Amino acid sequence: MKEKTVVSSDDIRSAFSAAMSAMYRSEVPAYGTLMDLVAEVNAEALAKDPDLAARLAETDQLSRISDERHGAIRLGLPSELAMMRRVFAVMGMMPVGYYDLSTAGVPVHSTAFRPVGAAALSGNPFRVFTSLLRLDLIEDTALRAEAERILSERQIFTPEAIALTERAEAEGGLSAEEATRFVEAVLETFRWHDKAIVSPEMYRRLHDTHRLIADVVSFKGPHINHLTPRTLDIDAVQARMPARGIEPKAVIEGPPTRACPILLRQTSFKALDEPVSFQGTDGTWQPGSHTARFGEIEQRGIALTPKGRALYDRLLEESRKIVRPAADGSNARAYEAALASAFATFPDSWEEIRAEGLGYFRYSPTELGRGADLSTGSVDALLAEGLIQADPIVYEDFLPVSAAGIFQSNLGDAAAQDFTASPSQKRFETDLGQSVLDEFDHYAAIEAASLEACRSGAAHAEAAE
Ligand code: OOG
Ligand code: NI
Repeated sequence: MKEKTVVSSDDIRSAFSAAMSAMYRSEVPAYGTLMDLVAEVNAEALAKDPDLAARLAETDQLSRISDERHGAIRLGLPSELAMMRRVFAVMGMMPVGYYDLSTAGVPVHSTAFRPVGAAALSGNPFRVFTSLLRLDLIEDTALRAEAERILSERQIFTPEAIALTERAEAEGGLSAEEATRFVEAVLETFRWHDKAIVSPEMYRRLHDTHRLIADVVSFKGPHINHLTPRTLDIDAVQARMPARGIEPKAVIEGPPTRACPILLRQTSFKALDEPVSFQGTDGTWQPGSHTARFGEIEQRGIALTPKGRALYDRLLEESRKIVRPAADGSNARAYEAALASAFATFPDSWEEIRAEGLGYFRYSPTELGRGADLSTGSVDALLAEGLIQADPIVYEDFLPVSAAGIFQSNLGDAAAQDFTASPSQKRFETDLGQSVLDEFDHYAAIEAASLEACRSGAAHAEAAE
């Protein structure tokens, strides 16, 4: 048998994220406006800071700086999640992390499908935050059964998408021609459908229970609900949104503005009210509307160690005890002030963050270190002697409190409901068909490998290439 020439999963993921971007821009014009604003702000940030431009040119493709970094979908059934895992695997996207949103009043639990490993991430970092509806949290048992029945009658994947996923699994990948067809077929799953699969009455019942349940159950597929480009200055984009006619959410989620960015900051424009129609029992289509889709931006900083993350979580909680951000933005300034003052105790220089073991770093030999023996001596000593350097490793995951804030600002205030906190990672993993990867292990491994390469001299050879 002739060996098959396969396309790399990184290339399939790149093609997929480009196709999603084009589709979403054409479906949601406000998203195109946001993309234009992001490109403008990023260009200004680069013009103002030639050092930043030079650094980015070295480590990232500068031309792709404003590209999408993530999107999000919400699934209804375990079987959908299991198949989605197989589809994402073809694109080199693995489930990393478990996020329980029930504590924040959103009846879902989630993971992020994303590339793993330095090479895949720099090839294309596109991720999909993927949530599974917690039908078990719907108290009305009759409605729960109805929702389950409706979901079990839909098929969110096309036959072509399923066949090509199976082929990729059996043959170790896809040819260029198959990859093109795969991306096209998979795109169908993420498409918007303006004709609901439920009656107006059923939509109302689902919606009254929780807006998110209506969003998941009422449609033919799990429409992509937002895409998120990277910005170099999130504060500037947030401030300029209104002038472009798009309404930002009240506050930026995550840590405050800092000299040394940590973890992830994100904000969005509020979900749009869009026309959809519902088929009544007499067969006629009736006009209505549904609010689900928005646009988001993100700015990433260093990945924190468990110690750094614990400090982050504690400071965030402290600031939220003083001011909890209101959805209408009325206390946004007070919240920002409380956040900034709480985080004043989080070290804000790379050296302190490293020395205190709060963040993960990638080590590499300096010019001077390339000719030297780095196999002995402590990391601190090698750094002090200028033989190696430490660069922050970028955080590639999500934050549950932030994700809850993003969900809520797009569901309306009334949607926040009390559910009993019930993290259920085991159940999620059973539904998924594998365990999720641990984000901390992953960063620790990248850091350890970089140090090992310095020690063994492998990094010298790499740097000399
Ligand atoms: C997902 C919200 C979470 C993020 O960036 O934290 C998210 C959703 O609304 O489905 O995307
Ligand atoms: Ni998001």
